[in-house]
Amino acid sequence: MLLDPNYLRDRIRTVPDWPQAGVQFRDITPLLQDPKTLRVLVEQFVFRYMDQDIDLIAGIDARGFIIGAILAHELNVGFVPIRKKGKLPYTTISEEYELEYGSATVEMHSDACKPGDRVLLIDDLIATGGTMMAGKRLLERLGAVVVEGCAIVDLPELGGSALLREGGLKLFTLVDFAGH
Ligand code: HSX
Repeated sequence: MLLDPNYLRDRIRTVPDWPQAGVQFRDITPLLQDPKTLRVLVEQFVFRYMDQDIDLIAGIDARGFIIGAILAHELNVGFVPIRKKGKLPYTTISEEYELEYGSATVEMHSDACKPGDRVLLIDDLIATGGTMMAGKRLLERLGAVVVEGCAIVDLPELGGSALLREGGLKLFTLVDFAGH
């Protein structure tokens, strides 16, 4: 049976005015909480990537860790974390990127991947695209081939997915929400 296109979208919770007034937060935790929904979610990514010769999955702090680690297990590949600044214990490389106000930094262990590794980048959501673009830059600095960036949710009106595609990153997302 084909999946109803709204199956996942209908199970994402929208929390108004969180973490600040005017923001509609798209909460993916209900997708993880229900066993059937979690299986459906993971299988969307498994079917997409099972024949793409992925060597490694890089998940972005923090919700990208959850789905990324499950997917890595399913594809029988390794998982590496891309973390917010100051969380990783070993030698790191870092990339700073702009937020609406100020900046943020993400880091990766300097031995997280090898030149030529085909890496899939994963997060829960793409908004401005800054976080995923910084992740792509980290991986490419280590010589990885970033096969694709993927996420559960895209907020296309914030322009991130368009920007990432213009920057040369192929993208795969499961649910689009217009508006923020
Ligand atoms: C949120 O911000 C999500 O979990 C992502 O990690 C990130 C997406 O924002 P953006 O960098 O695309 O604007 O915490």
